[in-house]
Amino acid sequence: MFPGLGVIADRLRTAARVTVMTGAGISAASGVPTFRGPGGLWRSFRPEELATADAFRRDSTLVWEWYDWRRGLIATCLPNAAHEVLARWSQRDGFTLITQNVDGLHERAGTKDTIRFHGSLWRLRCWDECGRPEWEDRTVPIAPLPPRCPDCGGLARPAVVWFGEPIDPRILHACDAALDCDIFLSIGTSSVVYPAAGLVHTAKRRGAFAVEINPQTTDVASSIDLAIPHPAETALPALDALLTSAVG
Ligand code: BJW
Ligand code: ZN
Repeated sequence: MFPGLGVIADRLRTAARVTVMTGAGISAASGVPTFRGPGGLWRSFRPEELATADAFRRDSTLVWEWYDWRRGLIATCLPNAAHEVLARWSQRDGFTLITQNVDGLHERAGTKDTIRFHGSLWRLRCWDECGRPEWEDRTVPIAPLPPRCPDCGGLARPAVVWFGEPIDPRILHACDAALDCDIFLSIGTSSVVYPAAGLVHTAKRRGAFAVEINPQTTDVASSIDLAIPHPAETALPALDALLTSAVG
């Protein structure tokens, strides 16, 4: 057992409200590249050239080629043991999962009511905002590129949040309610992208026991209650086993 897990298990056992925030690291063991760090997407691509509205305005085909490549790669990936533990926990009353990930692996693991902070790779919306609500499209590969809005024929864009774009106010509202919790687990995120990175601090300020699970030390580690320096796919099953053995 990893040191510290017993403390978290005790907290989880008695908590009425549990909130978990995940980032790209939780999907690393599934084969989905993270953004920063070794092998991260930002090592090979410049975010300002691909993950901004300006980039899309400049060259929508280039941006779509990048998203189409990522969709193709993620379509071959499966949820890992960490996604599966959280999917089981999501059946519990008072549990909320917020993810920054756009890969859809939490949903594929069967998680109930995932809050998608940065949207989804598998959803599209009209670039011209013609009024059509965003729609699901799981086609891999998309052809022809760039895809078009079925209603107005204008360009479609990935329904993700790019740099400089606001988070949907309904998502922020749902997250705000979930920050009144007894324990907040921040898992697999570098905690550098705001406003997502601020959630753990708000939860802690409001009284939550704040935990980070990440093999690397991040900037939040010094201001939380407990950091577990291990990969999510081993730490979460170990934690789940502690909880299960106490019940059984
Ligand atoms: C493991 C592991 C294993 C590895 N187990 N762990 C101050 C305050 C507020 C905003 C700003 C601010 N300063 C700057 C801003 C603006 C900007 C921002 O935060 N920039 C920073 C980079 C400085 N923020 C924004 O622009 C946001 N919008 C906004 O602020 O709007 C304001 C506004 C208001 C009103 C009108 C208009 C605007 C939007 C941010 C959108 C982020 N979008 C992306 C792309 C999504 C689409 C796509 O995928 O293409 O979201 S960027 C990318 O980063 C993606 C991720 O969700 C996000 C976070 O990354 P994450 O998940 O943390 O991944 P990594 O790779 O960074 O970290 C992985 C971690 O896992 C590492 O720590 C590893 O160690 C760990 N790990 N293996 C556990 N096995
Ligand atoms: Zn349209």
